[in-house]
Amino acid sequence: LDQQGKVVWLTGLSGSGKSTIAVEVEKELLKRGKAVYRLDGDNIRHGLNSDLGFSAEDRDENIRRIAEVAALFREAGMIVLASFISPYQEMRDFARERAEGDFIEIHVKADVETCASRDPKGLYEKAKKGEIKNFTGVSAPYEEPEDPELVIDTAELSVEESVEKVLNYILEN
Ligand code: GGZ
Repeated sequence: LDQQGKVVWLTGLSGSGKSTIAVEVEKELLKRGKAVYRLDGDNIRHGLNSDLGFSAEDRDENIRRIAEVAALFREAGMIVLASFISPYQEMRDFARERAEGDFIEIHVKADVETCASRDPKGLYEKAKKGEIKNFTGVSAPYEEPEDPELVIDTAELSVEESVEKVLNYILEN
């Protein structure tokens, strides 16, 4: 491939906009002839990681396996867009290490009230009633990135503006 592989890691709360941004960034990269692959809950938690739930241990194992898969795609020269809550800094750092520096950590940032007001799947409502346990931002922790390459404030920016920022960063770095 005529490109350098890299891992673009989007971290943030459920409903922060990670997947929406990743889908649009993928389209823009494909338009520009880039080899890109998107990893998210839909293709990972239903398959490779279908044995894992949402305890702290299972989330760590979820992210560990994803970090390894992302590292393999990167090695093959692809741009990997990984969007997972990935609530623990230690595991995001692990993903960075496995990518040997070709890693862009993006904090898709929106406060929990904003995310809960979006609540496209009604998960926050269930979490607040206790029908879902260990829900990130409600009853499980989210460690904000300590030193991300990029912060995208989706409470302030439109989807288009967010996509443009991410795309520019990827193409310029
Ligand atoms: C957080 C949960 C939970 C709990 C189910 N906590 O908004 P969604 O629905 O589509 O995306 C969320 C997804 C989070 O999976 P990740 O693999 O990204 O999580 S982690 O990185 O922490 O391992 C949400 C849904 O799964 N979901 N239960 N308890 N999100």
